[in-house]
This record gives sequence, C-alpha cells and structure tokens, in this order.
Amino acid sequence: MTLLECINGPEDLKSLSQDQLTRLAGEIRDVLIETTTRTSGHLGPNLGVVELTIAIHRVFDSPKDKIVFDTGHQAYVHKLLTGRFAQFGTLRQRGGLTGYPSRAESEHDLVENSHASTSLSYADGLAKAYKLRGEPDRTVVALIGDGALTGGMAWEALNNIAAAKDSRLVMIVNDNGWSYQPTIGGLAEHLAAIRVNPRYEHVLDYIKTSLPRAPLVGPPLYGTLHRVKKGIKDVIQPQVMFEDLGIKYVGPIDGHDERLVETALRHARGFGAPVIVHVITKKGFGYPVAEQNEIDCLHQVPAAGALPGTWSRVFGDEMLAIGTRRPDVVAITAAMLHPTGLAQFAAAYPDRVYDVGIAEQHAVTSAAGLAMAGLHPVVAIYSTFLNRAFDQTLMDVGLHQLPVTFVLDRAGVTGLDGASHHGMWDGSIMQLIPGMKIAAPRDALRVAELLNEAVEVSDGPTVVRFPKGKVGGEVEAIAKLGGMDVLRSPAAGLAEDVLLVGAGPMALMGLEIADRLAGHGIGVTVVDPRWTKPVDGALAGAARRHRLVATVEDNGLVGGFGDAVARLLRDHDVDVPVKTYGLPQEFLPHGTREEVLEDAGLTSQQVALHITEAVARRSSAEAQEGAPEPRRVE
Ligand SMILES: Cc1ncc(C[n+]2csc(CCOP(=O)(O)OP(=O)(O)O)c2C)c(N)n1
Repeated sequence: MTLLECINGPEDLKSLSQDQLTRLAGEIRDVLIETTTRTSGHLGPNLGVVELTIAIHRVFDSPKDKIVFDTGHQAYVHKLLTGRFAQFGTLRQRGGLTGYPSRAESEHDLVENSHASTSLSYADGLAKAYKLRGEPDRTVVALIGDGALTGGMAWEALNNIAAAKDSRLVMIVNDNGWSYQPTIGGLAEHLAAIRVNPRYEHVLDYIKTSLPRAPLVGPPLYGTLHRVKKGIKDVIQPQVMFEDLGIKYVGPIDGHDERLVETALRHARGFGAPVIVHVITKKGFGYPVAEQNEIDCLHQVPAAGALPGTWSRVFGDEMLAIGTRRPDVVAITAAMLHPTGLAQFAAAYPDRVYDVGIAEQHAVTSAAGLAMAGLHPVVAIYSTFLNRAFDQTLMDVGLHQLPVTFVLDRAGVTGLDGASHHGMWDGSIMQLIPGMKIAAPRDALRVAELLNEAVEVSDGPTVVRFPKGKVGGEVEAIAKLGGMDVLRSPAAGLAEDVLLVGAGPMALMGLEIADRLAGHGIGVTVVDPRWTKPVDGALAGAARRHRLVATVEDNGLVGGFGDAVARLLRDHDVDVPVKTYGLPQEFLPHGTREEVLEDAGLTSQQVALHITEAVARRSSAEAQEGAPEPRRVE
C-alpha cells in the first residue's frame, strides 16, 4: 500500500515524518504523470507545487482555514491530499473529477473560477468577513503564481489588502518564472532579479538557520521575522517592492524544501496580518521531460500549442501572411503566444507582437492606443478570457470606433476544462457593442478570407471567432445571398420549408441536418452568414419564402446570433416562426466537446428532430388555416 492511498484528508498528513513526506511527494509525482498522460491536464504546474501543497495542508487547517488557488490549474495535488486519490483517474472525464477546484467535489474547494488573478480579491473578502463575523481563528490562504500576479486584479487586491492591516491573510507567491511561457514584464524582471541573485543561496541558508530558531507564537515571533525580513532586505533589494506596499514579506524560500516552506508558513500564519510568502519553485519539478520542455514545461498535456490542422494553426498561418503584406498589423497576446497560434508571427516579426502578461483588460486598451496611433492590432485571445475586458472593448475600442480585430479562439464549447472555459458568452456580449462586426468562419479557407476582411475594416472593431480543435473539411458556396454563402438549396421536388442559418462551423452541421430533414421530405436551404453581426438584411427576404427559419450557433442562446436574426425578422415584419438552437444559458460541465454538445441538444440528429416536429406543427396549423401549399423546387 502506498502512503498516498492512506491519505484520506489533510489530517493524515500531519503525523508523517520528513522521510515519509519525501516518499509521499514522489508517489504524488508518479500519479500526476501517469494520470495526466492518460487523461490530459495541467502537469508542469502541479509537479511544481507538490512540496508546497503538502506544506500548506500540514500548516493550515482546511476547511476551517480557507485555501484559494489562483486559476486553480495547480490544485491536483490538493485534490490528491483531500480524499480524491481514488477518483483521480477520472480527472477531466465526463462525470469525473474536474480539472480545477470544485465545490461539489469537496469541502476543501472554495473557488472554481479558473480565470487568473482573482485569488487575492477572494482572500481579501473572506478575511474581512471572518473578522466582521467574529471568527478570528480562521486564516485565509491564497496561492498565486508569478504569472497570475501580472494580472491587474491581483494588484488592485494588494492595494486593498495592504490597508486591511489585521486581516489574517497569507499570500503565497509561487514563483517559477513561467506563465505558459517565461513570465515577462516589469514585475517578472523584479522577481527574476531575486531568483538569479548570486546571493540567493546565501539567503536560503540564512532562512534555514534563522527560521527554525524563531519561537512559534507571540510577540517575539514578530521580532524574529522582522529581523529575518530585514536580513533578506539587506542582501536582496527587489523584494522591497512588496514591503513598500505595506505588506509583510517572507522569502524567497526554496519551494521544494518542504520543511523550509512549512516553517515559513507557520510563521506567516502567526502574524495575524497580511503577509506574502515568496516561494521559488521549478515548473515540472522532478520530471526531466517537463523541466526541460522548452515551450511551456508541459504546462498542459497534450500541449496547448497550435497543432497542425487546428483552427489556431490556420489562424497563425494566415496571420503570418498578413504580417508580411501589412506592416501596420501588430499582434497582442495575454500570456498565450503559443496556444493562440501567434508563435510564427512572433518569430517573423518579434517587434510587432506584444505579450502583455495575464492582462486582458490592458491588452484591449493598449490595442486601442495602438490603433489610435495608426496601427491595426489583432488581439488573439481565448473567447472566455475576453469576458474580463468587456468594458475596455465597449468603451475604449468601440466608442472610439477603432480598427482592432479580436481573434477569439476556443469560441463555443471547449470541452475538458469545463464551465469556466467554455467560450459561450462572446457571441452575445459582442452583439451589444455598437459598430462591432463579428465573423464566424465555417472552415479553414473562410478563416483566411474573413481574417483578411476583418483587418481591412478601418472604421471600427471586428471579431473573428472559431472553436477549439481541428478544422473540418472545406465546403464551397453554391450561391450568394447578399454577403452570405448559400451552401445548399432544397433537393429537387422538395419545398422551401426551412431556412437554416448556421453560424461558423455550425453551417456544416446545417448540411447534415438538411440531409436528415430531406429524408423526411422537408426541403432546407442552408446558409452560412459569414458575418453574424451585423445580420445581413438579405435574410429577411429569404425568410419570407420559407415556412420556418432555424438558426444554429455554438454560443449561449440568450442574446446571440439567433436572437439577432429573430430581431431582424421582427423589424422587417417577417411573420415566419424562428427557432434558435444554441447552448443553454447555463454553466456547462466538463466533457469532450462532442459530449457537451450532445448534452446541450446540439447534434445534427437532435436539431433535425426538433425541426421536423416544428415543421409538422406548422403544417397542421397551416392546414387548419387553409394556407396555400408551399412552393416546390423543380
Ligand atoms: C484571465 C486568464 N487569462 C489566461 C488564462 C490562461 N492561463 C492559465 S494558467 C496560465 C499561466 C499561469 O501562470 P502562473 O500563475 O505563473 O502559474 P504556473 O502555471 O506557472 O504555476 C494562463 C495564462 C487564465 N486562466 N485566465
């Protein structure tokens, strides 16, 4: 029996000897590697926090003490130590453990939002609440990476935390120097200066000898820590930054020395005031394949990079071509150069790509500035992370009618990352922005075509949205309807029953639906709108010729493309019923993309069934009203 099998909760950790803890760390690493290789998942980040997580659970009393994992992608070790070892093999599988903390899974999980840089704000609120509620025996712990620390929210939180002098709040900065890639920017350089300081080893020795001698509780502790702190300050200046904010600082600590981390955390816990514990770790630690992986230390397996045949790669290829032709086109990424497909562009035009860190809001307003000065920025971002920058998109870009192109990867159902990662909101919130134009390519050729059209727009913002994964086959238009592509007309002998408008790749699903409906004698015209905002006015005329309009989109139903089509028809007094198919306005759980779409009722079979029923109802209503027979296509 392994040690890990005997750990049913944090309590079981507390009696283990240092040797046993070392063995346990090894066992955890084996499970992490074996499982994520099979299920996919965040490997590098979790390998890096094994000792740190063990120490956290030995020092603090979860769930009484609250542990907030920033982003939450590094919470696998926490899952293994909080009674979920037996289920760990189901990681990221439908119905199995989620890839992030999950309140439904465990009382030890608190925050499931996997959007970065929020942990300090949650922690600030929690600590303030416990104070107000008279629960002084709880400590709130936030674990935040140096990557997440580049997000503006983290600094807004620090500003407030510094003022909440008696909050029992321990902020652990897990500094591995990496986000997906090496963390960049002023803060990163600041932290790097601490890491590479030749006297760092010296400091570690100093901490090793000083901290264990410190008394565990009471005023003398403060004095000792204060001296330790000043000692560090004497040899290493960069950490002054945190102190200048008015927040106590302990570190840097070697994050793979469990005993040392534990000692530092015990002291931090005794402070009774906000304190930062700066821990240095190595992403992928203990697994050379990860440690030496140059792209991202196996941040994720399989790699999130833009693989051949993916939408991201097709975008990346075209971006490179556009870059060659258009020197005014620049690219912005928020810490996701490789996953968004910008790596080739960056290699060719290093001066024209800006990695702003995990700072989507800044990315968008910075793009506004670039556009104001005559450039055409392409902001390449995962759909779900653009949510954070809605106001910047609306007011900083939209209001000024600036030519910024947003390329939204992972738009629609993303799959195994679950509720926080499904890109099912952009199609609605972008509809709200005056002057915004939204393109949804159905295949690889259309990615190139629409991206080129988007960067030609000079009087306002544009969006190009596409899903995660492999691009399907190419489908040519058989005709044009306004600016839209007609992909299929009703088969000979069938009537113009249904006008089916499929946004993006859903246009291809529309073809499958049409085949199924043809089998039931229902004639379908399939249209790819290409641009889902503004909705093409030619739809109104086409709708009048049909008995039913159906829209299909990979986006939340409320306020999406389907609603925009319905509004257009209302505005044009078109009296044809409209059925909108899309994702239910819910937080959809994890599963493969196919599984989630099926659960949402968004397969060709399910949609075809609904449409068949709707047409049947329409036919019987028409029969009762004595309506004329629909026109048949010869
Ligand atoms: C708002 C937001 N933008 C982007 C991401 C994608 N993302 C997930 S983890 C990560 C890097 C995090 O780096 P760090 O906080 O240093 O943690 P590490 O993986 O190095 O342990 C990024 C960019 C995200 N989760 N949230």
